[in-house]
Amino acid sequence: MTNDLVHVVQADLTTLNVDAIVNAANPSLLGGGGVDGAIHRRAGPELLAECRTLGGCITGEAKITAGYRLQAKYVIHTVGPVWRDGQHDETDLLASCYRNCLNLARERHIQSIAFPCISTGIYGFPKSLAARIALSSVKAFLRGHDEGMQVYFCCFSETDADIYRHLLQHSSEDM
Ligand code: AR6
Repeated sequence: MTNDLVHVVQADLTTLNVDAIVNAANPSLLGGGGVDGAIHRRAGPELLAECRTLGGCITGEAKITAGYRLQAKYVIHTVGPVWRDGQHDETDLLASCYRNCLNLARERHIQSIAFPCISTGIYGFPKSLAARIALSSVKAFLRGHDEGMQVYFCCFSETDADIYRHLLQHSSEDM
């Protein structure tokens, strides 16, 4: 029952008490605005110092660091696609962000992970489409692995949370 492992919360991602939070970063991995800025502010300068050792990250991939002053033990940094017109692999790249984050989490035996709505802020990805990709990528992963990882979709706004809640309520197990 993958639906039992998927949760929607409306919160500031940086406050969540989960094993790992996901950062919607940029290819430099050296911080920025949005949720990236909030994570670096709360985690402290040690996070930036570790990020400097990683050599950046390409779109669709993910890298992991410690969480430092965050409650979360780990931060998984991924780089979502910038939305252009939907004809530049945006959907596949967004799906691979979710998949690669979950694979890294699995390698580290992470039991709970919280995602922001990757690419839907500064990067301009349409919110409903992004939520559908997020949910279907996560469910496909959970169906293929039986560790029972708890996955949280952390929405900054109630409007975003409603999109996810609606999709979850109306999606079948095999979405
Ligand atoms: N907690 C949860 N969600 C948040 C928070 C927070 N504290 N702050 C923002 N969001 P964005 P992107 C939501 O722009 O579109 C950075 O400069 C926000 O409402 O943070 O992937 C990076 O360095 C939206 O729903 O990320 C990149 O350059 C979601 O997080 C670029 O932005 C993602 O919005 C990445 O753009």
